[in-house]
Amino acid sequence: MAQLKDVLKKPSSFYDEFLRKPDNYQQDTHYCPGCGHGILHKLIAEAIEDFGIKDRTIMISPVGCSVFVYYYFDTGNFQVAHGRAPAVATGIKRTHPDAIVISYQGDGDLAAIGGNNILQAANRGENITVFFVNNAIYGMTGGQMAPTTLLGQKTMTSPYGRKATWEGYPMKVSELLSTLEAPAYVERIALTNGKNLMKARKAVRKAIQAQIDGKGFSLVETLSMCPSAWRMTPVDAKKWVEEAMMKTFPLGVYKDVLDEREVGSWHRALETVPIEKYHEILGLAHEGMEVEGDVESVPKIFRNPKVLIAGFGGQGILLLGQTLAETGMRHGWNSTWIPSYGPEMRGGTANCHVKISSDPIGSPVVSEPNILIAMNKPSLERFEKDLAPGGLLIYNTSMIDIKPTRTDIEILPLPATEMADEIGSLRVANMVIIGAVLEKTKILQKDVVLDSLNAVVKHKKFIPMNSDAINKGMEYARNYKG
Ligand SMILES: Cc1ncc(C[n+]2csc(CCOP(=O)(O)OP(=O)(O)O)c2C)c(N)n1
Ligand code: SF4
Repeated sequence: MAQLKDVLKKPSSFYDEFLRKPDNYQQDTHYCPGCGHGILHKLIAEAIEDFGIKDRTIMISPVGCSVFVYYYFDTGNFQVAHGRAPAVATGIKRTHPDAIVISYQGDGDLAAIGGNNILQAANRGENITVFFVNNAIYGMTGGQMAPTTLLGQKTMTSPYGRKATWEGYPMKVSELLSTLEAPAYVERIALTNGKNLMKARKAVRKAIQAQIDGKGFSLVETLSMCPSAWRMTPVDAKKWVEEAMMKTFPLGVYKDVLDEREVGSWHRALETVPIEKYHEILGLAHEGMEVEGDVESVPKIFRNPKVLIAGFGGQGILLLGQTLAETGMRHGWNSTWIPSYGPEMRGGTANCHVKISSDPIGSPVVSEPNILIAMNKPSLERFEKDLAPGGLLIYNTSMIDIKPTRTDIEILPLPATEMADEIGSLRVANMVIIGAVLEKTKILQKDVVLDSLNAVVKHKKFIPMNSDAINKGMEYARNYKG
């Protein structure tokens, strides 16, 4: 017969000790007595243990009282910005399709600031599991009104009770999401008594199993007690869930199409599309291109270029980045480009991030570039420190009268604007820079750059001048003796 101590043991998907504060009693969570979060944690932890998925589970914790999920679950953990858990979960799941990704969110997090995030993730049918804790209030910040606050409920920000004509109606997330076609399973549960807990346990398992089976998006909404912000005893809080919350938020299954879905039908991965496919999709005529390129001739640091290009609006910064990204793609690599610019079309600040990689790219943001192109003085001052050691700095000496200070990087001072003027137009300064990048990094080929330009430049008559500028940039970089 099983010993009592075995039956009551902590699931192995919890840490043995919770080390949030070394001086705390290390078996305790930080939750208030009677809080629903701890109960739901336990149900999830037991399911993770029983399914044997601890080593491939990634918990995403929100901003809210459950921010410290990562101190409790001995799984992979991410703590993310308020409301953004479904977006982060999407990125992780798509790049690691075999991970079990669990988004854990409160009602302020999921239904207020993150309302659109959850809607879009559900509508895309991401193969993730969402545990949504509805306690009708913002717990962590001391009890403000949430989208789920009941009519008549007094909170710090609805001191006279929520009124439909003033603050709107309580948002019924399960009902709302179940009108979408993509979600596979949506159920609302409560943590109040033995019967409800058994149903909750079943729902938690079903939602995780749905993901394991690759059947798509599932969400379990949990009516949860918040005795502290409700100013109630734990016993009264349970009663209030049953007597008040359940009237507005009836328990039950709102959507369940799991049996209609094939195992693996929503198990989606980022696929590397073969170059021929790109050509087909984009209607490109560049046939017989070297897909892999001569990787060995490319200096190691530039094999996965992370480029930051910065200057002011009107310097062709964005076109420069677009051309590099398009060229990378035409070489058969993955590539991303994101612009960032001020509100002014001309004269404001502008920068863009380009990544080119043989691997799928998780985030398009370049926080530590290995190639920095600074077209004006503020850009050099702002971004020089971010360049990776050993990286390449190309700066436009025509517009920058200071010298870089780093000694652990390769530096190419280039009078791009003056050279462009000599070629015939200040606007081709960006092409001079591209030439220098090609020469220094060896990762991209000039004929492919010209093909890309054809695709991204509107006025084709400038292509010969651009080509000339690229040649001049290459020549300058080849002959430069630093
Ligand atoms: C961007 C941003 N806005 C606002 C806050 C303040 N804030 C912290 S937690 C929270 C709401 C938490 O409520 P909920 O998601 O319902 O979780 P609970 O604490 O009740 O579990 C808010 C508004 C923040 N941290 N970040
Ligand atoms: S404030 Fe509410 S939600 Fe937060 S830990 Fe306390 S009882 Fe739980």
